[in-house]
Amino acid sequence: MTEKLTSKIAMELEDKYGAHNYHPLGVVLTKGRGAKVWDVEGKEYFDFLSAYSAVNQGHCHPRIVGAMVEQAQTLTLTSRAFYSDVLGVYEKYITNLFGYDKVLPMNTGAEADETALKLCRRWAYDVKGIDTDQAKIIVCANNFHGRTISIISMSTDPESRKGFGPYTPGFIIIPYNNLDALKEALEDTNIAGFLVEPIQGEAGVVVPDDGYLSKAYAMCKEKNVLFIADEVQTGIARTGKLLACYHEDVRPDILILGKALSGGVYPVSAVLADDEIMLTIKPGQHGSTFGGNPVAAKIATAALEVVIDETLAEKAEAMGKIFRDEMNNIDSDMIEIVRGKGLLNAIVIKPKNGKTAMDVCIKMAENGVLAKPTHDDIIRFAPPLVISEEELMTAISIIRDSILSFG
Ligand code: IF1
Repeated sequence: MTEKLTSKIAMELEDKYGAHNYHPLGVVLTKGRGAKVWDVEGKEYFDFLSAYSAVNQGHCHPRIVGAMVEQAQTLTLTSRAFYSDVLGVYEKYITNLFGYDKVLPMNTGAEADETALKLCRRWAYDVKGIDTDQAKIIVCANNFHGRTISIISMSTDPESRKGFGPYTPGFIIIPYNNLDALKEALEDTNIAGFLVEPIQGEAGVVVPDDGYLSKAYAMCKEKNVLFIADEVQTGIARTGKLLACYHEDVRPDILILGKALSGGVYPVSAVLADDEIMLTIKPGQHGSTFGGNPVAAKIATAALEVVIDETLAEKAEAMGKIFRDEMNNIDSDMIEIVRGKGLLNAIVIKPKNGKTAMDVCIKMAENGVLAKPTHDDIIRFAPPLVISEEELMTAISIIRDSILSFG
């Protein structure tokens, strides 16, 4: 009889046989449904990380899982050497939903960001007319776009980039939320694109000033530079609109989606653009074995339909307001700042008696809310958008009691 898998055994197995590229909180999850997850000892938690905004539709959403199971029992993978009866239908759906001529389907967010970088460079050479190998792309300090060599080449986080050189050239780094810096960088005639997160997630849910995105977009258009929005974390209703760019009526030239595009059920990402950009990549110049596979296509269709049919953007907007108001009413000098949009929020924690953001997260986990600090002093709070108001209020009281337990 195999030994019952306790949390202790599960953690030991990962430690012994798994790469040490993570340092997880000491919680071993075995089940998820809606806004809740359960550990192997049966303890229930509200999930306030949502797999970094991949589970916006709630854990194991029946409609999305159902779509996966049905397709998985029919045809899982054809490769793109052949057509399938599913991909074109999905491509029509997602391009109509977001208003673009075409979509390039990939799997992970990083792959989608890499795809966007390649599209931007090809457009620079074939359409804008920048000299070969001279194209530059502006990015922001404290960005997070994934973990590949080219993506960490544009990172300013030493942990992400140190020890992985030599780095891919062609990136200009400017401060986030700084239009003067963007204006100056755009004077370079070899600039092809500006890649930006509408809200910087990993940096600690850094929300730019109102107008930043729309003014940045206008400045890019003036210089015939592509505005590329990485909505992998902020997209799919997370910030209270279907896309975070919609808060400022910005339509990115290249839109990058991932994470909740599949409801956390399967790796699905996508890059959307109009023909002038998308058709610069010709057959055989880009792709991926699983990109656009029938299962991914059915899952993404169901995941997007759930967002629309369950009005998750409106729900995120309403629940987010309640969350920030309640957090701002907690009488604790540990809470420095509360910030965010929709249900992508963060609290900056001021250490107290040696207790830090991580201690708060450990206390919250004991009390039934799962969250994790990003950097030392910031706790990100991002529950599934399907969380009910009653569940939210219960979780808020757990968060409040946990913070106040430090005096
Ligand atoms: C991990 C961070 C968040 C992203 C944006 C692209 C990607 C991500 C804006 C790449 C991925 C994930 C990666 C994940 C943890 C999480 C994360 F802490 F790493 F930085 F969310 F903030 N653009 N973010 O946020 O997408 O290739 O991962 O599918 O553990 O590395 P991916």
